[in-house]
Formats: sequence, C-alpha cells, structure tokens
Amino acid sequence: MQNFKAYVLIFLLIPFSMFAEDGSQLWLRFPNVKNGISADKIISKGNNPTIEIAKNELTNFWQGQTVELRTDKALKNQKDGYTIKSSSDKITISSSKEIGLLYGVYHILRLQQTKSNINNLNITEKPSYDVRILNHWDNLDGTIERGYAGYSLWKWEDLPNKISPRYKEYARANASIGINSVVLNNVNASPNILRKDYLDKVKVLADIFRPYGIKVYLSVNFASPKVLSGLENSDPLNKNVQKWWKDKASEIYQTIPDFGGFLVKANSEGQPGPQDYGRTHADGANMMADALKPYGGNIMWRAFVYSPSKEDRAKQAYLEFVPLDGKFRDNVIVQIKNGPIDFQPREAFNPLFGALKKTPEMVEFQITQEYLGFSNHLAFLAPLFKEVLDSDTYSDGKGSTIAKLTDGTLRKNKFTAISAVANIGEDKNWTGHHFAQANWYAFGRLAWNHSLSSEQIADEWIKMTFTDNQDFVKPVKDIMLTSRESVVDYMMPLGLHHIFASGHHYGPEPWGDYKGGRPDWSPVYYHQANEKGIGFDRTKSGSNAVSQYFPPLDELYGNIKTTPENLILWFHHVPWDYKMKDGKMLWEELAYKYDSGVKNVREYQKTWDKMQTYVDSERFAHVQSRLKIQTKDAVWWKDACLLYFQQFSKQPIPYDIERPVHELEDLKKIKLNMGHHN
Ligand code: BDP
Repeated sequence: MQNFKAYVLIFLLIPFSMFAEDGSQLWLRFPNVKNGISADKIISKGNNPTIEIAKNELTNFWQGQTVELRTDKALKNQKDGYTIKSSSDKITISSSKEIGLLYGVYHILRLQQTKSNINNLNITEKPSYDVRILNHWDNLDGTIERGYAGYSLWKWEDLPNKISPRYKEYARANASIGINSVVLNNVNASPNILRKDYLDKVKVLADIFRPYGIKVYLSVNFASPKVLSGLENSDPLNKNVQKWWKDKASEIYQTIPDFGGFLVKANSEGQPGPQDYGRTHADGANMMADALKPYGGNIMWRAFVYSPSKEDRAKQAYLEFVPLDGKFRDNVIVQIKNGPIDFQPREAFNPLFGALKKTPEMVEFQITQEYLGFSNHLAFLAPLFKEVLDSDTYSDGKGSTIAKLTDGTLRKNKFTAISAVANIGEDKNWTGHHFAQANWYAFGRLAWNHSLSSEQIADEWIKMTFTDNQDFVKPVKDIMLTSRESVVDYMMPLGLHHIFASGHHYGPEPWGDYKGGRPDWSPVYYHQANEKGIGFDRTKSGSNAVSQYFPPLDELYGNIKTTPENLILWFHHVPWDYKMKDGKMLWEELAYKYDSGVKNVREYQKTWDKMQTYVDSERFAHVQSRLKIQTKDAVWWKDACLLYFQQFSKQPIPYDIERPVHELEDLKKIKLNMGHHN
C-alpha cells in the first residue's frame, strides 16, 4: 500500500516536473500551441533566409487564418516597418524588406498570445529609431562587466568552430522585439577583438544574426594600432595610424560585409583616446568615421567622460562636447548616458541632450541593473526609460523631448539610434531574474515605438511570459509598474545619488569617503550631508550645473521651490528642517520614503505568494526567493541610510515607522567581495 501511494505520487509529480519552466523561452513560450498553420496556408514569393524564419514561426505557432507575406517597395519610407491587413480569410503582411515581414509575423503572434483582437486588422508600424542596439559589456575571457546572469553568451574559445545553439535563440528573441544591432564586447575594449582570429569568430556570429536582421558592431580600443601592430603611437593625426584604421576597416568588411561599426569609449576612466596626443574627441571619431565611411559603417562615440578634477562630474560631458558641436562627420553619433552621472536609480536627464545642435545624439540606457540591485531586485525599467525619453529639454522650445531630439523629429540626422547595456548572460533564464527579462523586452519595444506606455509593455510581457489570466496579470502588473519607484525609495529617494558601496555598487555606503582616492567616486562627495542639511548644490551658489539646462529649466532647477521634489537633493543642499510640499520636514520626508520603499517590497512578497497557483513551480520559487533578498536588502538600505544621516540631522526616526534592526557600526563592517574598481 505504501509503495502504491509512492507510485501514485511519482505519477502525479511527473507532469508537473515536465511543465516546470526554467525561463529559457523568454516571452516566446506559446505554451498551449502544439503546432501552427500548415505550410500551404502561407503565401509568399521568393526565397530568402529571413522569409524562411518567418514561415517557420507561422507553421510552428500561428493558429489563425492564411498569411500572405508580401514585399512591397512602395513602403520603403517605412524603413523596417510593415503593414498588417486582414480580411475574413487572410492576413496580409507587407513591408519593403524581408525583415519587416518577420517583424510583422512576430506582431501577429504577439496579438495571438495576448489574446488581442485579430479581426479587421489595419496596422501600420514604423520604428522610432533606425538603429536599435544592445551593448554587451562582455569581455573576451568570458566575464561580463556589470553582468549578473553568469558568464558571457559568446564562447570565444569555441568559436569559430563550435557553435552554441543559443546564438540563434538570442537572435530570434531580439528580432521578436525589433532589436536590429548588437555590440558584442565591453566598452572597456581589449584591442584583441580586432585581431584576425577574433574577426573570424565575430564573422560566425554575424552570419547567424544576419537572417534575423541583426548587424554586429564592436567596441574598439583607441590604442589598437600601437598595441596590436606596434605603431609608434595611436595619434589620430598620424598618417600611419589613419592608414592602419583604413586597412582594418577593409579587412573587417571583407569578412563581414554588413558590419555596423564601432562603439568607442575614449579618454574615460583610464581608457586611451585622442586626448593622449593633445587631440579632441572629434579628431578621434572622425579618423575612424573616415575609415568606415566607404562601407557605410557608423561610429558611436560615447560622451561618458569625466576626470578627477574640481569640476562637478555632472557637468563634464557637456563641457567637453559642446565646443565640438558640428565638428563630427555625418556617420558619427554621440552616445549619451541618460543621466550626467551614471545610471543611478533616478537622475536628472543629461543636459547634453539638445545642447549639440549640429551633431547627432543617441541615448544610452542601462538594462543591466548595476545600480538597481543586480539580478536580485525586481525593478521594471520601462518607467525609467519613458521618464527620460519624455523629458522636455526645451532646447528647441517647449516640447523638445529627448525622444523627439533623438528620433529624427527635431533634428534631421543621417540616421537615428538608441542603445542600452544588456543584462544577458549564459544563465538558463538569460537575465538572472525572471523579471529582468522584462527590461530587455521593454527596451526593444520602446526602441521600436517610444510612445508605447509602460503599462502596455508590462501587460504584453506578462501575458506572453506567464499567463493572460487577469487574476495574475493585474496584481503582477501593479508590482512591475511601481517597482522602480520602490527601488528609488529604499535606496536613494528625493534625488540622492551614488551613495553605493564602492566597486561593486550593490549595497549602501553613505559613509564612504575614499580619502586619497578620487573624490568623485566617494558617496560623501555626492550627498554632502552635514549638520545643516543634505544634497548636492548645483545651483549658482554651488557647481552651477543648472546653467547647462535650457531656460526655463535652469531657473526651475535653480530654485528650490520649483525643483521637482524627486530631484531636490540632486540640485540643492537642503536644510534638515526644510518644509516639503506635504508639510513634512525634509528629514521626516526622507525617512518616510525609505520606509515606503521597504513596505512596498513587503507587499510584493505577499502578492507574489498569492500567485502560486498561476505559475509553474520553478519560476514561482525563483522569484519568491529573489523577493526575500530584495526585502532584506531594502531594510539594509533603509537602516544604513537613516542611521547614518541621523548623525547629522540629529532628529528621531519618525515614531510610526519600523525601527532599524541593524546597528550602524555593524553595517559599516559589511564588505561584499564583488570585485571591480570605482
Ligand atoms: C560605469 C561602470 C563601469 C563602466 C562605465 C562605462 O561602473 O563598469 O565601464 O560605467 O559606462 O557605470 O564606461
């Protein structure tokens, strides 16, 4: 009898374990679809590898009517876009390009999976940006800078001979959300990536990605000519150096005819660059641009530059780049981090946006959560991306949003682009946290259409990744949509920034004062807490960073009364007893913010636990356990920051919020061994 019970138990468990899910299928799960339509229900002329992929997706997953795939040259000003029209017996997808047809197929599959209406379709889609690019910070030794999902997907040791099946899966996932370019390697680039043996490896990846509409770019090291070929220097005005880059370009394009171009981090955080030879960023970028020009390649030149100086770090990119406006070749685009410091949970937008009038600009976001709890914290980033894209810079008058400045609406550039640092690694679920997949998804969707709302993106993603059951969708969407603000609240509310532990950027270290090191890597440099108050004075009486913003923002941010409170400590040094809009003192407001961040995460735990019946056990348990870490970390942040700042405010922690559970002295002793420099 006992044995019988055991058999029954095993029997019952088998189906569940078969359905256990590891997240490897991302948002392309189609759990209830055994197969799609038969091949004779697809009408298409001609053959092409991209069309073949589109057909396969349809025969595997599409369960609706006949689909016609039609290339139509008349649609060419829609770029990679497409139209979808349906009649009672047929859906017609048209595009000027094969890749547009594949995108259209993913569109109807998304409609099917999210149970949206598929009758009487009359859809026209055109991407917001020409180049929708992921930046991988992957090193050639397989590690990833700021990567929290295991080692790199790219197996450089095995390439070009051994090919991981995940290369294709990766390309498919990107194509399904419209991502059409990738930078394979870290911006802190090893010169070796340009060696012939590495280019042969890169070629293999480019060949796999091509049918999915994806172009390969590489990060390059400015000193490559000297390091790789022993040239006397890497001075951009040296004829030998110029020739070296031209020869290298010709070699690359012989290997990879549709190579996208270079991403360059120069004269930043110790990387070599044109300034090593007294030249400018424009001299450096133009030399490379000239080399790639004959082949149609682009240069993405990063504006993330700052040096240990007396100048407010938030001002430095603007100061270096504005004088160079108009001096760049037309195949150069300046890649600008969304904020002027460094991917903080919330920053004011980077004042360089709009300040370059004659030079194309693009945004760099960070999908990998370097400053948002790695892959341990659930933080849905679409609201952050949207907040930045929708920010009005006033550069060309009211309505000059970052989206309009970069998508070609306000500035007619040769091409437009948007980028983000990827969070992808070799983990089975690709991104470490199941919900971090949503950030990859959200970036792709917004790069395609920046007017989508965060809510719509979350809604689609949840339905495709988990279930369309509203009892699950609604509460989980609420978690996602509030999650980024919760992280801001328990880490750095009211515009606080960069008070992270040094190096790894995981936990709190507001006491960090790296005397003898770089002041601009020290938390105390950023929060400026003292007996009077807290915050970085960027007004006229301080660093005057506000002057880099266009009117009326310079005045608005320069005045404590008109500065949005969620950035008040970004722009002002605010007295502890300053009265906030809700009537609370700054100190109290700060305490309640920290507390509300913690409370929210506790609510997320409760909500998630109730979701158990709607989710497979594997993903349920994984997310549940990550939420425990997130809650513990949130309490750690709150205690560390409040106990530390309390030494200056000398005020009690408001009595109606939870008491700290840590001693400040103990928290100061925590040293996480997570490596890295700044
Ligand atoms: C910072 C990272 C560092 C990167 C650098 C960059 O801490 O690892 O190399 O930015 O973007 O966010 O170049």
